[in-house]
Amino acid sequence: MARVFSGIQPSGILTLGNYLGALKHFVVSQSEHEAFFCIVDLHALTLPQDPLELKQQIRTLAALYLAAGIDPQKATLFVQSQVSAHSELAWLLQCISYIGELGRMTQFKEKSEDRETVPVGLFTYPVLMAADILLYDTNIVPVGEDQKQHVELCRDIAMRFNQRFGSVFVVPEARIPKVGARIMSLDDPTKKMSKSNPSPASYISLLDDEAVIRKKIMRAVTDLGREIVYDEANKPGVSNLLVINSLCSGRSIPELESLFIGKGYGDLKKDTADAAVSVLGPIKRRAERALAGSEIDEVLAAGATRAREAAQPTLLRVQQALGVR
Ligand code: ATP
Ligand code: LTN
Repeated sequence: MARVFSGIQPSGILTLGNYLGALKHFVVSQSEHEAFFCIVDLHALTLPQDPLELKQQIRTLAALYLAAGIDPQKATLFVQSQVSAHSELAWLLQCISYIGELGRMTQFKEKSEDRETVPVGLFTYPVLMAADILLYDTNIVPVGEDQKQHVELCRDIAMRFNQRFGSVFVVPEARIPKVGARIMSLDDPTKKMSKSNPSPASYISLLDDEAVIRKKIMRAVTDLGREIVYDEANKPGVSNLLVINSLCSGRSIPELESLFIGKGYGDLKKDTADAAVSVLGPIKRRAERALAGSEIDEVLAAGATRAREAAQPTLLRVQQALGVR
């Protein structure tokens, strides 16, 4: 059976973009493959985090994984920092990674751009991600479009290692959804919707109230003209709403285009808000129930045990191949 691995950072509350581009697909994959899903808290530390808030966000992320449909009987859900093999393998892989290839990562360029000081961890972030993936002999990595370059780097590192030290790693592949791999910001549809954006108007959080979801969608930036057609280059705002609507309502984009012939942006927004509310309402309710109970701690403890068992033999194989153990 193929192995699936993916991770999400507890760097804020999950957005509709994280759900449509990643989490929703994790849920489907757990029934088809052996799946590992990780709360990558060490990755979140690459930018400043308040310790108490981070702790809370880890729990909230676990609740949202469960609320979206991750089933701990089928998939292993765990916190990265509880499995020390991730940090250990990351160091070993850093020693065969190059400054040049890490410097080409667009996420690094974007996140380091306006900072006075740039943490080294932000630069080596993709190597830790490669360690996450390679530890589990992963075949498939479901991610949104923005992570494609990181998975490519992981493949390069794995192939380089195998070439030098023998066949140690499984070389993974990214799996990126055809629609919804890059949900855009509501207040600037030329930028990716992101949970760490300081402006809450830019994203829909999976824990937003119904009224807030409606308000944010009604205020979403749209484009010149009045026609409701999918055209990413000339109508990024309308195209983003059509994608969100389509994925939340199950209707295709051409179907929506014909439905809105002769109608206005306000109609599209109202219908999109209805569709989003119908998907997010139940997720929010389930997450709140999970946060109030003790299930999360049990699931994460069992997940960490299973993850350690799966990761340890790979780490040992790598150490032996390198001559350090
Ligand atoms: P941050 O703002 O802290 O960088 P993020 O919102 O970009 O966070 P991540 O934790 O980096 O979220 O990503 C979790 C998963 O969600 C990844 O697979 C990523 O590709 C996917 N993802 C993130 N943003 C979007 C988006 N706007 N549309 C589709 N998928 C997305
Ligand atoms: N870098 C990813 C999160 C992440 C991840 C991973 C995704 C960390 N490790 C392993 C897939 C596989 C992000 O920012 N979305």
